[in-house]
Amino acid sequence: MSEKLIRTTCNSHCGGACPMVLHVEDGVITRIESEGEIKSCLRGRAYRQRVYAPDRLKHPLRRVGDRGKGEFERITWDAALDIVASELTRVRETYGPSAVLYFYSSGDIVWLNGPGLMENLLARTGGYSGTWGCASCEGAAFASRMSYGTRAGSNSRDDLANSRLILLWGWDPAVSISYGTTSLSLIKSKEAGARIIAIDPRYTDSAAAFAQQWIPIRPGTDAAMLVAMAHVMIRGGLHDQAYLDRHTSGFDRFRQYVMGEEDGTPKTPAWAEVITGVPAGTITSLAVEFATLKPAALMDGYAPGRTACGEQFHRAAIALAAMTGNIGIHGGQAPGEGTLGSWGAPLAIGPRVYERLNGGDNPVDREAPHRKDAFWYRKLGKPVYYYGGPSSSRVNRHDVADAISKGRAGGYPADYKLLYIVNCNYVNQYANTNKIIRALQNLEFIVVQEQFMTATARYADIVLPTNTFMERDDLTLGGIGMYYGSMSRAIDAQGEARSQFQIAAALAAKLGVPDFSAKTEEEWLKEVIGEIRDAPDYDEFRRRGGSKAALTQPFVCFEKQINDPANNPFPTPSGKIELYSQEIADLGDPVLPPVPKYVPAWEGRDDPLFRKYPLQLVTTHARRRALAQFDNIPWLRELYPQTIAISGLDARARGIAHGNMVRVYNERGEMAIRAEVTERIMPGVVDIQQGAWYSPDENGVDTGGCANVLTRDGRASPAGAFPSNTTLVQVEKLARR
Ligand SMILES: Nc1nc2c(c(=O)[nH]1)N[C@H]1C(S)=C(S)[C@@H](COP(=O)(O)OP(=O)(O)OC[C@H]3O[C@@H](n4cnc5c(=O)[nH]c(N)nc54)[C@H](O)[C@@H]3O)O[C@H]1N2
Ligand SMILES: Nc1nc2c(c(=O)[nH]1)N[C@H]1C(S)=C(S)[C@@H](COP(=O)(O)OP(=O)(O)OC[C@H]3O[C@@H](n4cnc5c(=O)[nH]c(N)nc54)[C@H](O)[C@@H]3O)O[C@H]1N2
Ligand SMILES: [Mo]
Repeated sequence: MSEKLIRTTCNSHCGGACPMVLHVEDGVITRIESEGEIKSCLRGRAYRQRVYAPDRLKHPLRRVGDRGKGEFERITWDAALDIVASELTRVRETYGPSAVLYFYSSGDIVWLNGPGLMENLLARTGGYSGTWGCASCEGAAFASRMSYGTRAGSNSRDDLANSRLILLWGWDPAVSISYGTTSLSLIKSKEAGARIIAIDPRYTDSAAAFAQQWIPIRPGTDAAMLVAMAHVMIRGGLHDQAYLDRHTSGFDRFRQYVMGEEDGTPKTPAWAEVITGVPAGTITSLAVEFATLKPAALMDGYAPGRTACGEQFHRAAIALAAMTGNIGIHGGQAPGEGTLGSWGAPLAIGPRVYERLNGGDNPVDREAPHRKDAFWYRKLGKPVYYYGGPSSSRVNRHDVADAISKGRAGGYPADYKLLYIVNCNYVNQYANTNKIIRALQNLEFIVVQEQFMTATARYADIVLPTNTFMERDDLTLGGIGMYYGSMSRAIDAQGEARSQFQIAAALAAKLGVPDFSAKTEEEWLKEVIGEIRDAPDYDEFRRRGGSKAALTQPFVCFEKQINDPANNPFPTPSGKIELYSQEIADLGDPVLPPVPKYVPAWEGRDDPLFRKYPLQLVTTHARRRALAQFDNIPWLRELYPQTIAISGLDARARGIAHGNMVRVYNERGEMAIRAEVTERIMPGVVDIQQGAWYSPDENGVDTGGCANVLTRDGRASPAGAFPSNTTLVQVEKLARR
């Protein structure tokens, strides 16, 4: 018996990029281990059950029963790709290329075998309608782009050791990982004496492990608390005026709003207490601490931005970090998209492989004007068609079901007939699952590339099986751009599963594109890995499982812009951090103000619906899943049951005891789920962790715990944010058990 050890990197959708060692005996993975300071989490350790899951899709499938019934027959790759190619051609010839809608998400975080390959192919074979709006962080992305002119933002996590104060604002990295070394860094900061405070409707595992104080706050009201903290600082003269003068523009306009000069309402802590539920005294003390304990890192999670008008949360966080002089320094942090992202990181390499392939210029994108709010892209000076570009031919991902149902008659850019889904569990993961299911029945053809028979794959006409990262080669970025992880093929693909690259190339041949790629998978990886700073040669990189940046001290984002602003302007119209944005003002949208403001929105406590549905639902990311992935893995299911977390106060008022089955509902859907009665969530708020697999009973009541049967679609936030944490529900005890 021969045992091989293969160093690889888990590159799952959590973004952890944790190194792992695979033990392979006679072509079978027998054990998964961790080595080094970043330890694999429970999902990584359970990946063996995922690769070898009995429900892995191993062969191409064709639907035989009614759409959505889940009845399929096995067919050959050749037959499946013939059908896909001929449907693409038929739909384009009959309705034009815009009738082909391409919808992808992430799945894994990779340089090669990602969904961009198929997007490139669709662009080269006549075009397609794309989507825009990142489900994770469009609010944060907007805030960063408009304030800094770039998506960059994060200091390296080890720099948290230099912080005296860390605010975990709607951020639970003990669960969400947020790049492998985050928890380790937070523990080190705590040991070094940092004060750590969690601002979150839930007493999270991160609050429990790292924080000295928990401040519960009502979902969707964070901007009100932040502007009230600005009020405390301005009134007390605690803000850093010299920093603001040197590095920001428009502070005075923000000050006018905060102090009430603009609208007659001073944004005092007492004003914010009514909105947020946070006592005025707590807001005042936090403001004083933030202004005086320097350096301080305001770590703004993406979740508070995934609310109606959530872009204001991130804009306000940026304003506060600037008022305290914490951007561009050791121990500080530039809030926004960068907090959880790796843009602008020291190790950043060139484009991913799909951007290196020939001709990804999509005619449907090119021929439509830019969306009027897509100003950021103009600065790039080149067309950006991948991953949610600026073309008005694109539909916001949040609105796709509505767009499929209504098409041009409903004001959408096209009438959609064919849906091509790659690395995305659309039915499960996007808002208003029941509406998505109805919308899918309007389509002529649906193709899904999947590893498992997800709720989405069930609606496909053709399912193409994809392999996992243990069955192919690739690379990923880790530690907010501090290292690269290598993925090496450890075993043969299960059944006939193929990599995204193999599928794209084979479909290309059917569509008359013989030269889909000038290089093989390995040649591409050699090219990309060859560009990584401080990396060893290709074979050594693979043998070691990746490479790290040889940095002598923690990385500080925007250090140059702050130390030498004259020579390093921010790429904004003013060259500074824009607290007031003329470009936003020019849009004239009252719910998208040019300075950060608290904008009360739909489905909050002021909405008349609140009387009927008096609980605010948050839908957090689960420890035992990455999005909806891993939900079917037995080891992980055993660890945590899917529940709704509800406070003792709200449970008692409804006669609900811990473990009871309850009914959760609103106008969009209904689910039966077990109650977890806990003091770790504030009264008035309930949590259903997103990602559980939708499984409706005969009455359409979900029994799987899929949060999106309750969330609202059809109205993205004004700058495109995905408001999945803005949902009102009612909960009642279910008679049956
Ligand atoms: N284990 C695991 N890790 C993951 C993922 C996963 O599914 N599982 N998903 C990955 C992905 S794709 C992403 S985008 C990131 C997401 O990472 P996040 O967006 O940070 O994750 P969430 O769990 O949604 O929310 C974090 C915290 O915000 C709180 N919260 C929700 N709404 C509000 C609000 O309005 N205000 C405040 N102050 N707090 C609020 C929640 O209670 C929760 O504790 O995580 C990544 N990591
Ligand atoms: N209510 C609510 N809904 C949410 C959120 C929320 O907070 N609340 N979060 C949103 C966020 S942040 C995100 S990012 C979206 C994500 O939504 P999705 O990206 O749609 O969720 P995943 O479960 O990651 O789906 C990826 C799918 O790709 C398949 N797949 C196919 N090929 C591959 C492959 O090569 N590798 C891998 N790993 N998978 C492959 C996987 O099996 C999986 O089913 O969900 C959003 N939905
Ligand atoms: Mo995400």
